[in-house]
Amino acid sequence: MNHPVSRIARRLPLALAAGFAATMSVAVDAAELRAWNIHPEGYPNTVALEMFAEEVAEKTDGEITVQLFNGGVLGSQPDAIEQVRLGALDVGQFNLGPMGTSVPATNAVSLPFIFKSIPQMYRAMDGEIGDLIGEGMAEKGIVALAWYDSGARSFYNSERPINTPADVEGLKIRVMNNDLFVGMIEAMGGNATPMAFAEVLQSLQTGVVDGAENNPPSYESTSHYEAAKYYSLSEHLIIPECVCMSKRSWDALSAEQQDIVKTAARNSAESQRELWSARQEESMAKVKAAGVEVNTVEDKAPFQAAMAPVYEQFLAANPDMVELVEKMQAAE
Ligand code: BDP
Repeated sequence: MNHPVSRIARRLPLALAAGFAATMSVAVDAAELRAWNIHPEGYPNTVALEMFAEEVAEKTDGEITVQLFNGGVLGSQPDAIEQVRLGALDVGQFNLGPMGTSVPATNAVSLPFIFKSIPQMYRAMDGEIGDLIGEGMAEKGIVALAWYDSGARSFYNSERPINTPADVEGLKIRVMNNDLFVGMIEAMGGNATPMAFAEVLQSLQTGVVDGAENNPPSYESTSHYEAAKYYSLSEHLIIPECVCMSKRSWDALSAEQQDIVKTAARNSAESQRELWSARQEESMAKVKAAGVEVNTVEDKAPFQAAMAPVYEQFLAANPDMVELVEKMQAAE
């Protein structure tokens, strides 16, 4: 045969390759994992994913390689999440925000102001709360290998600084794909538009939306700061991200390979968190130098109070989440 199975299998996502090999009764001894990433080269998450890929290749002696597709070239995040669930993509570096529609457990971290600080988020995600959310993800076909930092998201727009919830009134704000974020904006009297990340810049430039919300590195790396010059540090969402693997791809690995992949992801997360803090500062300096008007929201209490209906509706619709949310609120 001039097409050895291992060579054909190499070109397929691992989950499909494993199925293929099974029908042929041949073990997959080499696989290339296709990994989705929305960020550009040089972004902390991209650099950390490169480290992940390097470690996996090195520790498996090249048996498992990771091919990174940066800049969202393989499609939008909501689509990529579905593809990872189905095993059409092996790996995804996802924000948990847009995962809520297919993995309800992740919605807990998308509640505005649920975490009090980034260190608290780390402790929660690296402990029991992260495990519980990871279990919910596994039930839906996604293995959470490690948690990445995504800082805190704040509002930016082209109209005015935001200091109180009333300042959001009447603004058209782009949000990530999740009804929770629509509710969050509506609770302040704004108009929410869920939209793919790749479309935001043009929508800001053409006035389809007045603003959006994101952490400093993404506000800067996307050039959104050039179109929306008021950046108001409301820090209303602290949503972690994951290095995620399709459960199908994961199940096709040997226990030893799984161990290598997981360890590599965790090591990359340690690096990502360091790279992240440095980049946050650089991004803030860059946008300020470009003339962005940055204001700190001094009093977050009115924003938190405005979120009461968001919590009420969410908990009424998801009684099974009450315990987890209470645990998160009580966490130190
Ligand atoms: C960035 C996240 C990325 C999201 C993006 C967004 O890292 O995963 O897609 O925000 O707003 O901070 O869509």
